[in-house]
Amino acid sequence: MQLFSKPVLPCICGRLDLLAQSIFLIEMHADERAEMIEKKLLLPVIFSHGIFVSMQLFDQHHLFNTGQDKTTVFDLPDAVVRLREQLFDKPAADRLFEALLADTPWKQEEISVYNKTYLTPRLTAWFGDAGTEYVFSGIRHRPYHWTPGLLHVKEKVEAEAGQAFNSVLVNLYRDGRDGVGWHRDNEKEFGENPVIASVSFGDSRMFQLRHKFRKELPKVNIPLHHGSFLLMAGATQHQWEHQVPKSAKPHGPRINLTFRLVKY
Ligand SMILES: O=C(O)CCC(=O)C(=O)O
Ligand SMILES: [Mn+2]
Repeated sequence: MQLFSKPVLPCICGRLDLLAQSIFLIEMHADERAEMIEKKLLLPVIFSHGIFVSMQLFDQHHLFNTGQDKTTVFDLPDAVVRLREQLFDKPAADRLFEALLADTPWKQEEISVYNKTYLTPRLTAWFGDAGTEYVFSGIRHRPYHWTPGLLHVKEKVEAEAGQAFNSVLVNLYRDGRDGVGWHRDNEKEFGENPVIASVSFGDSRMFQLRHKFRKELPKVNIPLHHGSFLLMAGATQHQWEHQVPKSAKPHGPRINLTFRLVKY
């Protein structure tokens, strides 16, 4: 699909930063947008666009690695996805990474596929309020009690997401050989249109989304950096799958927390 004629393209590329920001400014309330523009967290540009343009720009990874606390609202059909690049600044993120690494009872779960047993390529732990059981890797997990580090993150995440959570799945990707394959977090214990708030600490890894049913839509790549926050809401867990692919490039450890609300 050709959206711009050739003479127009160089002008657009020259202002790719503005163009990209305008494309991501989607369903934000006008007051919220004005406030963010005033705080210089967003640039005041409006641009009418098509989904194919925005998806191409999702591959401009440097746009999500500005080192600033910027918010991006992704314009995706059947999904609500919002990225805040630096919910935690570097000193806070460094401290939380160390605390979570030390205080989490990490376990490498086994998973059975067609009568064969494999170790999941990451370490995990499930925390939450009493009664928030969750089946993952084919096993029903009772939650560990919240640690002080997790409670601190939960408070900030709830304020950012505008809703409460009662549980969190904690993942440790030890290096580039660890990852999580395509899946949806649409288990019945999360109810209809679950809101999932994801926080990342440690090395940056690529987070990918693909539409489950509209195969013509391109994959969306969102690099998740140290201290970042990603919200998935609306129909995202029903209509889209996500993954963190294994990487052939060398990677340091990364901890990811996905806060969830288990409905009893
Ligand atoms: O590590 C991530 O960014 C995603 C983790 C995830 O999708 C999950 O734990 O369900
Ligand atoms: Mn997931």
